[in-house]
Amino acid sequence: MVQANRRGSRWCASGIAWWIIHASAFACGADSAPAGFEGENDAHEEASDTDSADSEADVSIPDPAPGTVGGVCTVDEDCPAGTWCSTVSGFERCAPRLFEGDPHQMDFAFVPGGSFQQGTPDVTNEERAYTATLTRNYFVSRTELTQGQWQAATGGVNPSCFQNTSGTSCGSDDANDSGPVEQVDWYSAVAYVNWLSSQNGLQPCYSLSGCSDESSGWHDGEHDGCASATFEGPGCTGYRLLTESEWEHAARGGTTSTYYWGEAMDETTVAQHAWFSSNSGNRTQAVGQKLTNGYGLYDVCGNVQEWVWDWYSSSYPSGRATDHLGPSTGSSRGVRGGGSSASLLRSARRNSLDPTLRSSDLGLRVARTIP
Ligand SMILES: [Ca+2]
Repeated sequence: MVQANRRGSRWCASGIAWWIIHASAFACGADSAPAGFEGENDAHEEASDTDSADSEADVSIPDPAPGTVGGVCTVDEDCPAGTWCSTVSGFERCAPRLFEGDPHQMDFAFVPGGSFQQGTPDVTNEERAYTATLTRNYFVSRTELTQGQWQAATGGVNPSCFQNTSGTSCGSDDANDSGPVEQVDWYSAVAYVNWLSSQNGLQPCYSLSGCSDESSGWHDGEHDGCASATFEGPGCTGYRLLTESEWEHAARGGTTSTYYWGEAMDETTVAQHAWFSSNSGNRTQAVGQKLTNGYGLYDVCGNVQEWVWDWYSSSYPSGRATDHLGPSTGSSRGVRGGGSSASLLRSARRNSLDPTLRSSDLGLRVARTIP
C-alpha cells in the first residue's frame, strides 16, 4: 500500500524536473477499498506507546497566561527571556526568538491544543476521520522554512533547486533567501531541528543512529538514511517536526471545512491562499505572500510539501486517539501541505514519501511544544 501510494507526476522544464510527487487520495483510497477495510490496519500500523484509543471527553487546554511563553502580549517587554512579542496583527503572542539579531529570524504562531476531527467524514480510505486529541499547545513556524534560514544554520550550504527567484530550472545564484528550502530529505530535516534545539540550549527531540553518511552530515540536505530515529515525544521542549495530527490541526486553523478557507475551489479563491499549478509557474514561490489561515500560518497548503514525524499508515486510529504519533515502523514518512491541483490542497489530504527522498517541492516547517 505504501509503495502504491507513491504515485507521481512531474512538470519538467529546460531539462530540470519540478517534481510534483503526490499520492492521490482518489487513486489510492476509498473508491477501491474492499469491504471490511474499515477498522483494519495495514502491516505498518502499530499503535505508539502514547496512543490511547479511548472514550475520554474532548479536552480543553488552558491558554497560557498573558506574558508567559505562548501568552498574549503587546510589546516585547511583556515576554519572558528567549521570546518576543510577535508583531503580526491579531496574532500577538510571546513566541520563541531564534538567531538573535539575524535577518532570518523565524516567526512562530500559537496553535492551541484540544480535540478535533482529523481526516474526512464519511470515507473509508486513508483519510477516514477519527477524533484526535492534542494535550499540549504548540508553536508552528508561520512559514515553510526558508533557504535563508537553512543557510544561516549551515554556513551558506543550500541544497535547494530553486535558488534563483524566477524560471523553472534549478539555479545557483543564491538569490532566493525567502524561497522555501527544498531538496531536504527527512533525516536532514530531523537533524536540522535538533541543531536548532542545541543552538538554543534546548533538549534535542530526536536521536538518529546508524546513519550512513555521518561524515558529510545533514548540511547539504542529503542524508542517505539512518538505521533508526527515535522521538522523545510531544513533551520534548526542543524544536521538532510536527506530528501528522498536529500538522492537520494547525493547517485547519480552527475550521472543519474541506479547505481552511471554506469549500470554494474556484481558481480565484484558491489562488488567494495557495501556490499551486495554476499560479506557481511550476516552481516554488517566496513564502508568506498568500492569505494566512485562522492561526496565522502561511502556505500550509501549496508551495512545498512538508515533512512530518509519522511513519505513514494507510489507516488512522479507530474512534479516538490522544497525541497520536503514527505507527512505530514503516517505509515512508508522512508529507503534508503541498498539492499541485486544487483538489489536493484539502486540509485532510495525506501523502507519504521515502524518508531519503529529496525533491524540489519538498521542505519542512518547524514546531515546538509550549511548556
Ligand atoms: Ca506547504
